[in-house]
Amino acid sequence: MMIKVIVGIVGIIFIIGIVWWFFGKHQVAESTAVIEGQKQRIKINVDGGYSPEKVVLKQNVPAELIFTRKDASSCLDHVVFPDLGINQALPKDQPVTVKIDTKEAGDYNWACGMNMFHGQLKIEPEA
Ligand SMILES: [Cu+2]
Repeated sequence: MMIKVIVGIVGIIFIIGIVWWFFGKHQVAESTAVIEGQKQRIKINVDGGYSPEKVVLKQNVPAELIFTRKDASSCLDHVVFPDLGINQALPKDQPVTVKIDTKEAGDYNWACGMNMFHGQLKIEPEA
């Protein structure tokens, strides 16, 4: 009898956990590029997705996103910024610099070549 109650409670907790996982708001790893001299730069790790997944840039400062693919799967071997006309190959374990035109503030997306993994780019307007 006691065991049934415990199993029932564990089951309910488990279901709540699954529901939370699917429908809860997940924190997205967000990073702001570091400004060095006249440029802003940020490194993005490509391994089962993008880390950070969301990058914040400043408007009108030349930006470089440095992607390094650690993931062996061919899924992630291209990074595509559809709105910016960028489709860049990412050889494994080789840092690849993607230059971003920051003249226009706004939100942009990037994705793998098959549009399965996604990242977000936010260009913040000048104050
Ligand atoms: Cu893919």
